[in-house]
Formats: sequence, C-alpha cells, structure tokens
Amino acid sequence: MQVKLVTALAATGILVSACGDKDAQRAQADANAVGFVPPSVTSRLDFGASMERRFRTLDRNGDDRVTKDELPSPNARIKAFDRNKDGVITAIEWSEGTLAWFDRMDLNHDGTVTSEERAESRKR
Ligand SMILES: [Ca+2]
Ligand SMILES: [Ca+2]
Repeated sequence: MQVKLVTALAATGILVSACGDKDAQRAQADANAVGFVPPSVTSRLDFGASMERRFRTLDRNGDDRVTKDELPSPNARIKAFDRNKDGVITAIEWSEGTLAWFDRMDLNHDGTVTSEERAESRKR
C-alpha cells in the first residue's frame, strides 16, 4: 500500500515537471511575442564600464573628447553632461555625467539599478 502510494506520487511528479517545462516554454514564447525584457540588475561598476565603452565608441578620433559631430543625434541627456557648455564632452564630464544619471535611477541608493527602478525613474 505504502509503496504503491510513493510510486503514484513519483509518477505524478514526473508528469507535473514535464507539464511545467511545456508551460515554461509557452510562457517564454508569449514573453517573446510581447517583447518582454526579463528583470535585470545593473551595478554601478558595470554601468560605469559599459558607459566607458560607449564613450570610446563615440569618440571616433580617440582624443578623449566627444564633440558634436561625434554624437549620433542631438541627445538632451548627453548634452547635459557638457557641464562647462563648451560643446565638447570630455572623458571626465562623461563619467561624472553618466554616474550622476545612474545615481538618479538608483532610487533606493543600494548601488544597483534594477529594471523596475529604471522604468520608475523614466516616469519621473
Ligand atoms: Ca573625440
Ligand atoms: Ca564640456
């Protein structure tokens, strides 16, 4: 009797997990269909590093300054990094500007920005 019950439970367990996989696959397909972006967490360090790479990409002539002609399009946020308003964003202005931007998104000030914080700060 006992053994039968355990066997039955085991069989049920297998069925459930197989079913779960299918559900997960379907959920993933649905998520892809609506362009769902999974929740993410970005640390200040990772953000700084990826923004540094972005600066290097923008600075096509490698003079440690991003000039107007190197910007892909007029971007208010990037323009605001130009603190002394000389039309040029230096590497220092860029890193200060991007980290200040990160800190504004980091609503609970724990040094990481979650996708929720990013979305929330965009609304503000
Ligand atoms: Ca440059
Ligand atoms: Ca400047």
